[in-house]
Amino acid sequence: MKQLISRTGGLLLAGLLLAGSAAADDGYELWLRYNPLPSAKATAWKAQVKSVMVPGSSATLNAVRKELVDGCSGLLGEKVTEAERFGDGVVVAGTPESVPMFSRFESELAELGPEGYLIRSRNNNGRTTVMIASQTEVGALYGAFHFLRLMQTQEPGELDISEKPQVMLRLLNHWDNLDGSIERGYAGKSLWKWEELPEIVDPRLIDYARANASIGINGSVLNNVNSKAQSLTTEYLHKAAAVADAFRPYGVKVYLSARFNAPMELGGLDTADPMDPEVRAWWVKKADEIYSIIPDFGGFLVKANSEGQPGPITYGRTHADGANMLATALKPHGGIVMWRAFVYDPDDTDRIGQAYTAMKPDDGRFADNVLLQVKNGPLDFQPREPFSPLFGTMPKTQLMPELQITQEYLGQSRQLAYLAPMWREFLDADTYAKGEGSSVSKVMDGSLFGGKLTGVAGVANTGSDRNWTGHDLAQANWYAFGRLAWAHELSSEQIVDEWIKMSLSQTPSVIQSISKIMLESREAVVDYMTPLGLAHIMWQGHHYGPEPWCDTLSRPDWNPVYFHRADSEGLGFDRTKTGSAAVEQYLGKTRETYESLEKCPENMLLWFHHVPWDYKMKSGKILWDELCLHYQRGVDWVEQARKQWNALEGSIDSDVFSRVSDKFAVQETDAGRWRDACILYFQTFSKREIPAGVDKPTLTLEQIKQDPPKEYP
Ligand code: BDP
Repeated sequence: MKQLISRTGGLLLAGLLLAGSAAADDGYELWLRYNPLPSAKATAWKAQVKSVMVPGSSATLNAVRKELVDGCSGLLGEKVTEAERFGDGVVVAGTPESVPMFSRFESELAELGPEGYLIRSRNNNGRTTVMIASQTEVGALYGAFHFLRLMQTQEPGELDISEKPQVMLRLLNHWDNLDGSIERGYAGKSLWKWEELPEIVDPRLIDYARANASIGINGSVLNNVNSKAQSLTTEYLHKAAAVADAFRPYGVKVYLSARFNAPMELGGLDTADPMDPEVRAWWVKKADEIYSIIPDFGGFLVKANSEGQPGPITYGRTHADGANMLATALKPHGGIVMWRAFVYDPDDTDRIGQAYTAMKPDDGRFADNVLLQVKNGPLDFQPREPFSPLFGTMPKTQLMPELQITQEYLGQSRQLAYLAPMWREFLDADTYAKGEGSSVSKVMDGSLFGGKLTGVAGVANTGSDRNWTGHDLAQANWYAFGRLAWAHELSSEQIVDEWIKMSLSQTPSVIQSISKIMLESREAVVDYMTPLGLAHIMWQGHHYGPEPWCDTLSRPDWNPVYFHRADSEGLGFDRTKTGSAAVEQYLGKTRETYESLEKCPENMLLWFHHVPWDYKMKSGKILWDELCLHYQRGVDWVEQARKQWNALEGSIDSDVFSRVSDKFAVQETDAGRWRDACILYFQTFSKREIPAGVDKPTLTLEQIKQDPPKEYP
């Protein structure tokens, strides 16, 4: 009924309807809304799903049962009961322990591992039953979520599914500060209310864990990588333990960012040197304490010697020395260390090459419970970057990609950018480490180089906003991260299709329309922010809006001018041997392609080359014209997408519709500002006319500079 309310004329009607019917859709339920399926589909599924049976009782099994009962009831539009016996139309879920007949699957389940599961249907003379089995209760929970997803994305039929995750650690990184603020958070405050913990545990934490479990995320790093030692005090460990208790039934482990000099700040030592026996002893004791308070604690994430954070380099030690010291302390308890490769020293070499220079010598030196956590690109979560050359060049190190779900550089929560296509590009990139076909995803899942541990991290976009992610459609990025972490070969199309069907609509034309908008959205952001391989020309500090002229920051490699290198000749950063030579960190054909001006993909051209303004592009146009047209194309896209979205009024929930519609209005204005600012600024170098087909800016560059974009919120 909600869907029939028109945005403009329906307020009164909405009020009347709401008085007696469902509450407004505030986005809180994410992709777990379980709205009734269209009647034909519901009828078809009813033949297979009449009741649910989840024997046994534990926090996790209770969660499985509740999910299946609530989910099936919601989708089928009628109360699905609990069955006492296995029979026609029963969906049964559990482990061989809780469901003895599942012991027949034992060898199959063993192959699927602790998180894997199988879903089987059996048809005996028209009587259908569905079995969801796993070695573990959490695996059964994953299976239950999978089954519910199937009900929303497929027609019923025979089921013979075996699933297991492709990487072991599928984690969210929360850049949450202990004061409740979130670094690069655009959806309210931190979900963890440290001041209330451990006595009061916000029930929302359970909803958070449940949402993560539904997409297979199995760990959360609770605090910012720019960490405070305070998070490792006994007081805060008890708070983290309360969070861990809330997450545990959903298979989500708790991890903490560790401040490297905690032995000094908390332990009163006068050094944090990883080779110092007292420092080592301090960490061993701290690890023992952590595990006495949180027995299944996951481990540490560490940002060291980066952007002012303390680290081992200060003491003449290596990154491996630092990581291994922590790894030694955690090892007896089964804990791990995720050591970040986001390091860049203020020297005169190209910033994007510095992580490689710093980390490569340590290849093979990291302990086996250490993962090196590497951002997807060599710079910093830009709308488009090539993959980091560390993937492919550290064969003896367990590497874990770090993706950014929160849209620091992609319009934050004010603009739509569906990120799966960006992550796909990264996962599919060929490192050529072992010849053709050595994709980043094979490095990630361990199949290329081996390794005991595998993982992937996503910097979370969640916060205390009622809809979790600020922009309703940004929920899809949280969803997509989880899905890709579980099954990295999934296509962006499939993921968005699932998400729309579960979140917004089951109507094919509506799905098609939203899916098109979302799939195109990231490329549009690239077009109006950083086309053709430009990067890091966002406004200083908050990184929202354009500031390509900025040259006043204390480090050269924080300034946009450092990255775009515009001059009277042309635009772009020469990273070939005539320039910084950073392209030489890539291997094989990738390197050959990137280093050749002719072969380099145009969408990375200015990343690797300084290109004359009148350089002939593949389109036949010169670089300057092409650049301007990309900016225009991005803005045009937003205008079109906004229209397409607004045409959905009445076909999706009215509240979701209008929230997103409002966001599109902002995106349109801000995309126009990007275009105007960048074209006017680069024009001061190119000295060329703005080509036909590009809207003339209404403001001057000076006027634009005087009016900085507003920081979130
Ligand atoms: C940059 C962010 C900064 C983070 C840093 C990091 O601007 O807030 O602390 O990355 O990843 O993108 O450590």
